[in-house]
Amino acid sequence: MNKSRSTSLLERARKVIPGGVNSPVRAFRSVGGGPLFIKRGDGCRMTDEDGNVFIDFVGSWGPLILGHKPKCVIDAIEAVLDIGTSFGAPTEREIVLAEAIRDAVPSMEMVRLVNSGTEAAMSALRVARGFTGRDLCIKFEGCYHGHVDSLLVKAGSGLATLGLSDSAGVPASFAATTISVPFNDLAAVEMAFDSHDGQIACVMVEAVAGNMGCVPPAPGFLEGLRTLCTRHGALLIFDEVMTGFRVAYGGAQARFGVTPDMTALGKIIGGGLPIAAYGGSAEVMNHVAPMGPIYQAGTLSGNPLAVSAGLAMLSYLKAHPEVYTTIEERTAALCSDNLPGVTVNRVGSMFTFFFTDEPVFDYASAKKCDTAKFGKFFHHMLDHGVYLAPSQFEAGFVGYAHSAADIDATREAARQFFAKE
Ligand code: KE4
Repeated sequence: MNKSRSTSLLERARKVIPGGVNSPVRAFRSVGGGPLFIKRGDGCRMTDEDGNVFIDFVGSWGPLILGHKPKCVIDAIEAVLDIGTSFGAPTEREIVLAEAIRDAVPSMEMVRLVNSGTEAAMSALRVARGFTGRDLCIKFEGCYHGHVDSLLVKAGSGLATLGLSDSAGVPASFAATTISVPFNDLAAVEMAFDSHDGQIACVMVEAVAGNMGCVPPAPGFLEGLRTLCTRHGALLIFDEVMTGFRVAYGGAQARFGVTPDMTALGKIIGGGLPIAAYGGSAEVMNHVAPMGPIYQAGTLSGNPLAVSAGLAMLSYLKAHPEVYTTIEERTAALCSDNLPGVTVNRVGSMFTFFFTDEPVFDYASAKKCDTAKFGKFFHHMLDHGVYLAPSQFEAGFVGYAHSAADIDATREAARQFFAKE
């Protein structure tokens, strides 16, 4: 595969951008080789600067549930350009989007729009602390909630990809406010509550983990978190930045029937533009400025350009429930082959091929994977026109633009890898 233009662009990019990328996981560090510089996306495909075309299973890390450039989103963006891109003042569209989110996720009685999943998770954490008057947060090893200082503790995604357990630059005093326990381990959560009784503001969880690879909640895990948070007066926060409108229109809380006190959203609600949100009951959210003492702000929060894209995306998903049945069927087909030495986890249209024979149910079991073999698989698939997440510790996504033929071609490419093993 000709990568000459990507190679020269990387050399130029590295002179002005750390690692040549604006987000570490894009750097292909754990799979080897240099990242491909992308020229355009169309439907389920991306074309790189050397003209190579790939079936894309990253989908911008989740937002593109309808594929690249869905007509509904492009039309909405074009239409709003006529009135402007940002005012720094309230607009009717923001109310419509907040109402759409509330109607889809009833536990979000009130919503604040922000610009990234990191902002959403960080703000939800601050609200939990301000509302409860407590400082500590329980999170789960391998879960990632954006680059929030105190949550970069045993986090997943890019940290796991780069083999970093924590980030430099986070004061020990910040990290000390976070108690990190194994995902799916209710006993560990109960112990944390018992040893810090009255001090824990919240439990922050990816209801379906996607940042150690895709790891479903064990039966009873989410229900157990709900019970423990209620018992100890802590807020249960579902970080649904990835799962929101992905695993169901109402997110993981709808799919699993467990209601958190607060939710963070992102990715899909922006339709591919920078939008995220956090929310919860009116009782909790009315503690947020200007109504209450908990401060959070943002220059471009709720800007009409991004809000219009997000509204178009959510409106389409609400009007076309067949999107979810289709992408679920397509993902089930993609994950249906018994590949030697591979454990496949899937929830809805999120999936990960873990290179291990053993079940993957938490970060410790995920880390047993043969990441070198995953790297070889990744590049084999790239050579066969399939663009997977460049890390064993990430989820892949099937979108509505992936056809049955695209899935079949991807399965055949995977079978060829194992045939030559
Ligand atoms: P952003 O700040 O990147 O918009 O969202 C942070 C975030 C928060 N919560 C969850 C559950 C997330 O998955 C994310 C971001 N996901 C990663 C991919 N695993 C984004 C990709 C990247 O970091 O480049």
